[in-house]
Amino acid sequence: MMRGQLKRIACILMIALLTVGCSSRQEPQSEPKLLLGFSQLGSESAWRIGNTRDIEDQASKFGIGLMLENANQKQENQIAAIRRFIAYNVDVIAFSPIVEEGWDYVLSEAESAGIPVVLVDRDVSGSARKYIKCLIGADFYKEGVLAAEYLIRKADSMGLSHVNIVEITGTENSTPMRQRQAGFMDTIASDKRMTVTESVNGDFLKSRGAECMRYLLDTYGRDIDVVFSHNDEMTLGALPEIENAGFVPGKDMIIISIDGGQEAIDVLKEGKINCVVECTPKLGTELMETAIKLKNGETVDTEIHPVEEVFSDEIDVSQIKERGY
Ligand code: GYE
Repeated sequence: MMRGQLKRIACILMIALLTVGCSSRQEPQSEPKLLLGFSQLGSESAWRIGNTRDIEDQASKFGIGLMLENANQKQENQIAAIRRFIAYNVDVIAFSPIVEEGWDYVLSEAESAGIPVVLVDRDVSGSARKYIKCLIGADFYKEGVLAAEYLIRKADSMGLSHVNIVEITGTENSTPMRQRQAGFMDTIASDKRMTVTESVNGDFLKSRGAECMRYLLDTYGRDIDVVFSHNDEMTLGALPEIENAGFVPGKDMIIISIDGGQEAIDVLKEGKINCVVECTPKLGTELMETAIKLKNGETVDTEIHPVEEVFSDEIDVSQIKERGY
């Protein structure tokens, strides 16, 4: 059977499966423009769920057939999904790599099959990078810088002479964990007031954020001046622990978070979080536009970074619009 015929059958099968699985969704009426395989890394946060929803919505808006697989936080599931996309002979593969290392083999297989690969949200490291056509995601280093710059301004305004920081980091060896940490550390390095007492790994999960915070409070108690948390989910897990230990978050401790999901913004408005650096999950439009260009053999930008802002107690928080995730 010809390659084109195989793809037609794969498209029809996939749409039939999607229609059975999600009867309430609006499916494209005609044959899709192209078939996109997307491996999402999991559902660990409001950010991630918003990102998945946006990609589904934009695929249906652009008339693109989407084969979506959720890896439930396991790299081996992502590798298996990418191999299935290759076997289906999709037009374009996209994925959000849970960690940076370990992609060389499967990406070389995609290249041998002639299928272009796009990264969404996170990066891969080293030699695997040569297989990637485009990375669509936030500038995580800048997010770390913005978090630290806020802290420096806050310390100035409060007249603090010494600042003890605890850091709750995201998934080890993931791009946002590495770069948010690097941007933050590089920016506070020259400020003699700042000390990072300890960094603990919260894996971007609410439950782990709570666990990490309990440990940090048991160990350092009232010596903690600042909690820098790599995502909203972990922050939302940490806050009740701080309150249970008898401290007022946002007053006794400066709380800095990243993402900007609705729940965290509501808590910022209550004054229990001081600063949230935005990281938008809405990457679907850029992904669909890039996939169409790749299918048509056009050149694409090698990196696309969305514009992001900072929400904090320095602005009129009542003006922050609905976040949509
Ligand atoms: O900050 C976090 C999610 O990779 C940018 O992953 C993403 C991060 C996001 O679980 O909430």
